[in-house]
Amino acid sequence: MTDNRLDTDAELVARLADTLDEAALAHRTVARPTDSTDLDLTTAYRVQRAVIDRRLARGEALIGVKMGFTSRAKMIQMGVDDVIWGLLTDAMLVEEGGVLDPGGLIHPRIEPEIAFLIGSPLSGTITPAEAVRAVAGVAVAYEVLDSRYADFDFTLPDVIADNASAAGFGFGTWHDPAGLDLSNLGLLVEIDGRVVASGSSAAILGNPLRSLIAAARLAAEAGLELRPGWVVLAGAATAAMPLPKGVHVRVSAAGLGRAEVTTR
Ligand code: OOG
Ligand code: MG
Repeated sequence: MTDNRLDTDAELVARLADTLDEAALAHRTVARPTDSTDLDLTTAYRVQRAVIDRRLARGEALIGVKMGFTSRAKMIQMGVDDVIWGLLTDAMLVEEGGVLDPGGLIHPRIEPEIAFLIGSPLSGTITPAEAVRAVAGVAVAYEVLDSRYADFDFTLPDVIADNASAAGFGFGTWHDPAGLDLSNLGLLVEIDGRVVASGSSAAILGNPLRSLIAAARLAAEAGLELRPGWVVLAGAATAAMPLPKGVHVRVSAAGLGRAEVTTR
């Protein structure tokens, strides 16, 4: 019985991972897993990991994690109410000032983030002081989202399985976190010079450092550690904006400068 059950679970995880991976490669939406299965959060994270394993098998490397729904603005926009995470690979990284081709995406959105550069390994329950000590740099960043579900319409297990809608990200210059108060930095998103979203880093769990602490906890639960050189995206401070073709996007944060990307 138990063995059969494990086999069935493993098959389900592999099948869902294949479907989501192929959808991302083909820039096509797929049905939500919860429309046809009782996907619990643990199994959803196993699907996420299996999706990433398929990318790693194609030569991509794990370079960090992204936190999701760490702000009320995002929870309300997406209709969910729990903090989640996704995994970032080097293929998702857009070089600073670089060009992104949205043609490879289904319905991209962009959102402002605070990024941490990990300086020493982090995993498990940590204090704010330990979190600060482990950070080698902090930067303003943006995340490009692309749900593999129509209209970004999903439940929590669906979006976890879909690697938290991760598609791309970029960041500006790293700053020394020592002496920087991250608790209330103004954040702006401009598209072709027009402000399309504004917010504060306070929206991210009151202080983005709390998101890093949550990332360390989730890492331990996943049997991972946040490694030196990894990037942690703390989560968007505002709702995400549609990302059109042929525009210039600038995300800026008081004291952290800016991160910029142009779409083809
Ligand atoms: C899920 C990803 C959420 C954030 O910063 O809150 C996220 C989505 O909105 O599709 O990345
Ligand atoms: Mg995000």
